[in-house]
Amino acid sequence: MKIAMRIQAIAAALLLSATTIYAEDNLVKNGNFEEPGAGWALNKATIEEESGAHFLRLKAPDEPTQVQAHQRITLSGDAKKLTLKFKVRYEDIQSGAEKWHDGRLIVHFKNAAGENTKPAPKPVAFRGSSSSWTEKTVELEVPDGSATVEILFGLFQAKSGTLDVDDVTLTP
Ligand SMILES: [Ca+2]
Repeated sequence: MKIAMRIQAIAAALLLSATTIYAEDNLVKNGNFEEPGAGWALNKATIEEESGAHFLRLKAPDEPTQVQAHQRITLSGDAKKLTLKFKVRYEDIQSGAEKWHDGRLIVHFKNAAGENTKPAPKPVAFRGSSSSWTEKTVELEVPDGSATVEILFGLFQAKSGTLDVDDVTLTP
């Protein structure tokens, strides 16, 4: 009995420290979309709720246009690599007039003057359907001289489709 209680206490302590590390290390503000209005600039994008949990939704309107959500993060420290993780699901994304008119994740690193630093990370495209939540990991090399990083999820004049995103983390 005593041992069982002790194991429980250790498990609880481990869980607590894991949660703390997660919150401190994640450079993305409101990456889980649970704080209304925090962190993200939305352009025609919405925050939706499902079973009490919130996520980002980008939905192509009838007239092709840009639907996006982005967040600019100030880099502190001198990490040369960052790991971006997020959960994604999407439905019927059909590209528009240009082949880059689809759903995509774009990451911009910029210097203190706001100019893009190079090499720029490759965009990650989403087309077609992937109806269950899947975790994606993108390893990012931080270009020399970068002061900020901008994370942008967008549907760029796609003909149709819905792109849902949740649990975005960026860690050194
Ligand atoms: Ca969430």
